[in-house]
Amino acid sequence: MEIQLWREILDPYELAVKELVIKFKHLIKEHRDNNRYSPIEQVEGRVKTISSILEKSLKKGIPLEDIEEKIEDIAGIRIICQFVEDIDRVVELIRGRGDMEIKSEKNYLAHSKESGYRSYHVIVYYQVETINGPKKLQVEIQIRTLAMNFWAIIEHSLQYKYEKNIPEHIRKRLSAAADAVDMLDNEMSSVRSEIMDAQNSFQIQANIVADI
Ligand code: 0O2
Repeated sequence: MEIQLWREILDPYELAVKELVIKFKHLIKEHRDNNRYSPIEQVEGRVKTISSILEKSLKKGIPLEDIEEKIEDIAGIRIICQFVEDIDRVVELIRGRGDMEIKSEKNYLAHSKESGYRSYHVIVYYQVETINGPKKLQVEIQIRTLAMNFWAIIEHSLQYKYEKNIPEHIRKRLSAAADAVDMLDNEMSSVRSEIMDAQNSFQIQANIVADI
């Protein structure tokens, strides 16, 4: 496929990612402006590279004309939370929105992947306006804690380094690290209310200083 054709396909996805990052960042601001704890700590987004789309379509035997329908993560948003409990709150926020419609959900929290990967994935339909009119796209939203994100980033770079064939001894260490992440998230949950109180009073003070 010509590069110009790829651009035409991927441009609306870039717009969707930009819009959604702005919207989720604004949610953080709204919570903070109202002195409310934000279940969202950080937001990032990316559009899958052409080579990564081609690799996935080859791996899954998806014909090029079907990629927009069958590859659900061409547009990807990652929402990072402080605590495991926040993940449910973010899913509820998404469910309640009028600008996105949930297509499917994958819960890798209750059942982590074989690698040890934990995260909550939501595929949504999201509409953007293009010069050719409105276009409804699929976007994958990954929701995970800071600790889960740390693990996933390291594991992803090792997958890249070993071309998806991570040696067994490293895989075992990653699995042990995944258990440690789970334990850390549970420990942090047990002091969640204390941490939230401390952060709220810190935020109120920061707002007072900003108002002076
Ligand atoms: P990218 O863009 O490099 O992140 P499949 O790829 O077939 O396993 P599927 O059916 O497309 O999965 O959906 P799934 O399971 O929701 O996975 C999609 C994305 O979740 C992946 O995108 C990763 O970002 C993330 N992910 C899933 N499993 C793992 C894992 O074991 N480790 C890490 N670090 N991330 C994972 P891609 O396609 O890998 O591409």
